[in-house]
Amino acid sequence: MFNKLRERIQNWTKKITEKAKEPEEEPKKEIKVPMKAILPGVYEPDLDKLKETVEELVKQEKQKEETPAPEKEGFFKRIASKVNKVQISEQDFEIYSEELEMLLLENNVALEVAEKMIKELKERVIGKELLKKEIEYEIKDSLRTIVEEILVPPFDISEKIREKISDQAKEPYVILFCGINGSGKTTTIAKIADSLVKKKISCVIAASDTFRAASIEQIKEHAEKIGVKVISSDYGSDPASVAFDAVKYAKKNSIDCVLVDTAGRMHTAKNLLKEIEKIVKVCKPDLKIFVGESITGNDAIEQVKSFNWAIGIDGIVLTKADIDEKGGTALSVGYVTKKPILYLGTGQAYSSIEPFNKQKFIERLGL
Ligand SMILES: Nc1nc2c(ncn2[C@@H]2O[C@H](COP(=O)(O)OP(=O)(O)OP(=O)(O)O)[C@@H](O)[C@H]2O)c(=O)[nH]1
Ligand SMILES: [Mg+2]
Repeated sequence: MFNKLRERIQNWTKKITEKAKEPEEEPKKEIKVPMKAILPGVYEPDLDKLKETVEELVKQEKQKEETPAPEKEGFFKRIASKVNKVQISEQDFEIYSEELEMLLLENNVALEVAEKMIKELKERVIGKELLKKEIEYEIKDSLRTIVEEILVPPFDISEKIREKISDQAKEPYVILFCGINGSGKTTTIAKIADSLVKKKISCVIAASDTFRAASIEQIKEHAEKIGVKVISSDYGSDPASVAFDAVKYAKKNSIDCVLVDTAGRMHTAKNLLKEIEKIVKVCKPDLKIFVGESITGNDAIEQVKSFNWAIGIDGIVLTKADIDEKGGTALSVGYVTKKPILYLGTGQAYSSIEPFNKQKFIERLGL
């Protein structure tokens, strides 16, 4: 993940500190006494004049040494060379920020988010007086803080479910999953159902994808392996009423959690976003999860924005993190939604799902 970030920061630090090297000591200037002082006449040196001239020259040299050298512009300004302090200048930050921007883009961070990160980094480091040995730490620390602020801490779904079902109302906890086609919604539902069942939380699945061929069979196959019930209807039937029936079933049978599978839909398809709005209205989910692929990069933020705008999502699952080692999509979708990444899907097995760990993620970025 971002495996070049650490390397690049070290590289920039090296460049900055190299530029900040003390200038080589200038050779001591010899004080040249003009010939006219030695030879006022052709034969006899005027000793008084000679003494006076030498004293004047020594005075001038001393004054020069005491006057501070003009500040040099560069990636840094030398501000107190004796204590090796540097100040990163705006002009040269631009050069290095281009490199950082490229690195973020290469690692799937969306352009909009990469630009915001660079702007924040700039505000944090420019003009700060730093010891040379502090530069690397300062850049890393600033980036780490920026990433920490972007990522909202995740919560534990099973705790949320337990909180709700411990209530007198005995209402089931309803989770709706949405996202574009093939992002991994159904597989994620199976993984989450499996982990909830193992934690003794009972589940029922609503097969509300009544659109894609074989979707109902697909979810039924998973449910059978996990040992949970599926509420389904015919292909082409109203997905909202399937979700409604599943909630009704859960209430009647004291099931703790309803997991609603929905058909994949493009974030640009307004009529399909309207349809998911209807499902939400009918089954009133406690949690709306956007399921996106880690590998999507720039496009993920357009997707998540559309779903968030249509139904207001509460959390995110990023699948296929086993294929993508970069990590930038998490930053992008986290940034634009200000919602937590709850899980990373890391493979096809039911156990291939990891609660998102913010600190681990930051460490893996090399910060
Ligand atoms: N490697 C890997 N593959 C995954 C992961 N999650 C899902 N998949 C695979 O991605 C493909 C699509 O997964 P589905 O769960 O059917 O996706 P979906 O969003 O329900 O798809 P639609 O219902 O058609 O919109 C399947 O082949 C899954 O096995 C993951 O975390 N890692
Ligand atoms: Mg599906």
